[in-house]
Amino acid sequence: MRRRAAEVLLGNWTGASTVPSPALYPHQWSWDSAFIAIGLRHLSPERAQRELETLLAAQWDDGRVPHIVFNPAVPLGAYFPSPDFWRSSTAGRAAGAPAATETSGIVQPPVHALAAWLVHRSDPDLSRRRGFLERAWPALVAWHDYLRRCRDFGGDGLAAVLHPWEPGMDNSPCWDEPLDRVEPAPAGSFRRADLGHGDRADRPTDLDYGRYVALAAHYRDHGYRDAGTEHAFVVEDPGFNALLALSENALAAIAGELGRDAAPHRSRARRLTAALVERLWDEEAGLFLCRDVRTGTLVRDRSVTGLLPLALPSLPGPVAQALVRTMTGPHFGLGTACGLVPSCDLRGRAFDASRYWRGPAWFNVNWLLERGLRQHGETGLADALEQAVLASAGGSGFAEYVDPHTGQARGATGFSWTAAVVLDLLARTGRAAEAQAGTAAGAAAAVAKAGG
Ligand code: 2M8
Repeated sequence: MRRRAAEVLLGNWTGASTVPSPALYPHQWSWDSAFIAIGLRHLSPERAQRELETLLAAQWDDGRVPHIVFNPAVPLGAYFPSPDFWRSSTAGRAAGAPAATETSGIVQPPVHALAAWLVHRSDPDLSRRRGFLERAWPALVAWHDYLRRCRDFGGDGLAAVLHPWEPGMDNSPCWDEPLDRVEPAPAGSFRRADLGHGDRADRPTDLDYGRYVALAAHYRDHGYRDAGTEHAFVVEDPGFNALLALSENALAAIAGELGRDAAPHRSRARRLTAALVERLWDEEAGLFLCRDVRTGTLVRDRSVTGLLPLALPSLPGPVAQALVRTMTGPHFGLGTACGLVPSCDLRGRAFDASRYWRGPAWFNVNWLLERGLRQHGETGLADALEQAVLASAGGSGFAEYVDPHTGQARGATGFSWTAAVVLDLLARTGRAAEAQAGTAAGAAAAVAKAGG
């Protein structure tokens, strides 16, 4: 398993970063790279550092880390929206997009400080020699500052997302209501590249796609300005904010390593956790809900994003216990079917076992939930979830996501973050040692041969 996972990551490496999937996503994606680095550190800590460095080098002057960093060697038509759509190097100049790199103008969940800290810990000597954390520090701090300064649309300390792609769970039923306000871009005005690689029945509908395009074009046409622009889609997402809090804790750990002041980061993590509970916790639903900032109301659909705050160490005990009950109850069914937690409520109005983020189970999310369970003392459940991630990932050819009932592969196979979380789980549990003796050495040798 370790060898196969290593082959996926090595195969998807482009020389400076790793693509999520060569055909479907042939560029660098922001939160994918964070998970990829967490797995890659077990093969090559140096390459894992470079993965994050490449992403952070594309940071904008205002601190935003773009959700895609485009590879200029890839033909324009290979992915839509392509660099010419985002126009980061022209219209975005005003907002300070990087001069030498084409990027998108939206963001993705801030998992990067957590990834940087875990990468550092895999080989602290190498990290210190390369000045990895010292160099990453200003970028990571500026990234979090951007979210605090420019994205607090609700005025309650939580960061809001302005596009369904920003929280990473693109097609979640939680966006249906807020997306209703968005006039879709006309069908003939763009050409979807995803349908050439994915099954139409698994991918977002044309209507939703038209709305994604309209929102992104509107943001672009307003110079990617946050304040002073009318945004149709403004949502506080619990998973996005939980990852920000987790990353603030990681920044505190990094500050300790660098001899800087950790206190502000610890207190931001605590404040974010408190704001999550105050603003997004729903006792009756038994999980965190998304808030539509435009209407001020909570979106009633239950999504796995509402379980992600379990990863937070300082979550109040009763809230953590309620999340575990919800996760194991009829809405998410952990411990049944393929053993993974689905992306959406199994009994929800919009549940679809195949369609993008509307039901299937995703591996990066289950990796986060496994950490959350372990952290809150649910060792038995964490062990079971870990086993399910390994079995499903291996059995599905490292699929992008799987049908939560059958474990059947969906989307792309040979998917980078799926391989990465497998490597991480195998390394932590020491199962790598039980695998064939030669394979770990073989993977390390392959990395060395491929240039570090
Ligand atoms: C998916 O999102 C992209 C847009 O960013 C797409 O559908 O074209 C999501 O699963 C997202 O979370 C992920 O980062 C990206 C690349 O794996 O694919």
